[in-house]
Amino acid sequence: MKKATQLSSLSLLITALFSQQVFADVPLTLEQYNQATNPEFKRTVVVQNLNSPHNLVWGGDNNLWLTEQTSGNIVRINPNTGAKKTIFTVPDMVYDEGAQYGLLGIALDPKFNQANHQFVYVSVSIKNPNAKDPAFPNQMVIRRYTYDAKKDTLVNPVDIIKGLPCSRDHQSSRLVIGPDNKIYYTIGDQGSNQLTYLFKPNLAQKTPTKAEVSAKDWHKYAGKILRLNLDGSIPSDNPYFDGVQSHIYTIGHRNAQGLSFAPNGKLLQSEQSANSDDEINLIVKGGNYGWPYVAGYKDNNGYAYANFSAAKGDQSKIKDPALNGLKAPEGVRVTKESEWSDKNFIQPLKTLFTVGNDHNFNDPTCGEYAYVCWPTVAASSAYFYKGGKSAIPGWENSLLVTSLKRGVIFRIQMDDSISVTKGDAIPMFRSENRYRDIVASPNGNELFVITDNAGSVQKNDGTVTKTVANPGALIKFTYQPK
Ligand SMILES: [Ca+2]
Ligand SMILES: [Ca+2]
Repeated sequence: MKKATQLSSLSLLITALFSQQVFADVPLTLEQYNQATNPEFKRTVVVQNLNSPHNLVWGGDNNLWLTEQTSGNIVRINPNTGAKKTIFTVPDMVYDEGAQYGLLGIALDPKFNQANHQFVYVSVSIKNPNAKDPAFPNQMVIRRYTYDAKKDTLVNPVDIIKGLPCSRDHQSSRLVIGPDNKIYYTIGDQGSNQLTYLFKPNLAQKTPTKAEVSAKDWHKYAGKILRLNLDGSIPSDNPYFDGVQSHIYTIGHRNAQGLSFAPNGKLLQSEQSANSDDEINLIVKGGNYGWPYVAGYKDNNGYAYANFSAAKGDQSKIKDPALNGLKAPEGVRVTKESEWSDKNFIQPLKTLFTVGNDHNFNDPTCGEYAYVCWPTVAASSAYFYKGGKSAIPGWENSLLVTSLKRGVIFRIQMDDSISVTKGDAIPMFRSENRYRDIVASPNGNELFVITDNAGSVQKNDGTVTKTVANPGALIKFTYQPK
């Protein structure tokens, strides 16, 4: 009897310690954001009036390359002079006002400067002639172009994979090439089970059958991270889900816009969650990251899964009053996080941020833009800082995460093995901008950041502005302590 009591006190202690770690990620105060001024960095606006710059990479040619979401332009910028050239415009891209598709991801071949390696990979939305549902007339493709140095443009398009899900919401579409020379690609849950797509089933936990893989029916790739060979085929060492091998590497994602490899091969990711709990994840082959059953930690806090696609009754009369399952109308089944389990479930390393069920999601400070005040940051990218000859002191093993609505970039310190985060996320470079993506120079002392042209961002007094300070800009932060 005594032994049993000791055991249960031990398990209580472990639970308490674990909970302590879990609840360290409390929302930052406005004062903490406003203190993120960083005078040790010189700030330069390198380029202005880009057209919805979306993803930014440092090419093997020592130029910055970026995609413009709404114009379909692939733009190259000399980081020293700011000289800008539109290298190519994707001719068949489709974009519609307010949609999250367009020209999104970009990755250059890791050996871009060598012969026969001048490849540029992009993810882009185009029309889908085989569309079955008129509400979803487009498809995402991953396309490989070849850079023609003589003509200084891109030629020879090859769609290495076609027919990927494409919706107006939660597209994600981050594209990186790993140290194993495979493409890693994030696909959001397409905004299913919320807003416009409230009654569309969320597929983040569904994986294709063998017959669907044979038929190249990729509709269940929504809410996943894919891993592909450079020619678009399925790598022979990809994981199996329910006995079926496909391009799927991990499942259970909502809107993972950030994905970055650390030099030791660890893969880190940022993911936008619902009303709370944006996530920083360590991505592991075959992992299940929980969505839509779990947001952030499995703690029954601030979120439950209300499945509207299975709602009983007249759908036209059913409204979602909360967007986080904490309040659900009659006829809508709600599953608590603790009611769901999966042996491959992986909790986030960190959340931005976790709150209790009593949190006020209608903070009057943000007025009609209440969602800006929610305890999320709208994580738009994750970039592992690799240091360099002029590395910023103390920044080794840092993950940089841009925020669309807090006007900051978060620096998250990690341990040497890149498996654990250390301390709280540190907000930096406060401004009234929606930071979209970030990359460092190889020397390590310059950070290049792109910003949205428009949208809502929180001001220093906590209210919301629709006027951004530097629309469509490339901003350089140079480390130069006084
Ligand atoms: Ca998760
Ligand atoms: Ca949770």
